[in-house]
Amino acid sequence: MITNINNFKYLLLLSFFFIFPKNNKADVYDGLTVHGGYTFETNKGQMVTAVYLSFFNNSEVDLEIKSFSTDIAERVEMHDIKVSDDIVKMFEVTNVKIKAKSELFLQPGGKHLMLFDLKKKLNDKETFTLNINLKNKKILATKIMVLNKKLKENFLN
Ligand SMILES: [Cu+2]
Repeated sequence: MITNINNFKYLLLLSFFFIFPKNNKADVYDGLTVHGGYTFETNKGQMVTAVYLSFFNNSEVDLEIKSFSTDIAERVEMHDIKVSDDIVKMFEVTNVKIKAKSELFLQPGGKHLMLFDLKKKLNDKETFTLNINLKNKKILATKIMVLNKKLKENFLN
């Protein structure tokens, strides 16, 4: 009887980890791998910044991202750019789909995430957590690295 109770407790503990993937820092979920997330350190008073990362959907199904969130900013949007009449314009991309067996790269000069209303200054070598909220209600958490802003020039030229 005591053994059964212990088993039950163990099962409860296990189910806790499965039900709350947010507490699990692994950045793989249901065949979706997210990695290489980075941003640059911000200047004092800077309220907006861009984040870049890569998605690999190794599963057999298309996955859809509903939204992104992080503790360090009020709002996160995915943007893409369009050049018209030599002017680069950004626009929001919603319901981001990553097809089965395909990748999505967010990089300077293309798709990116924008963090609005930053709650703190981002410093070199820090990390923060970005949550990727999938349409199937699952949440994938990934670490974003803050890089020295001197590196930025290399990326943007
Ligand atoms: Cu943007």
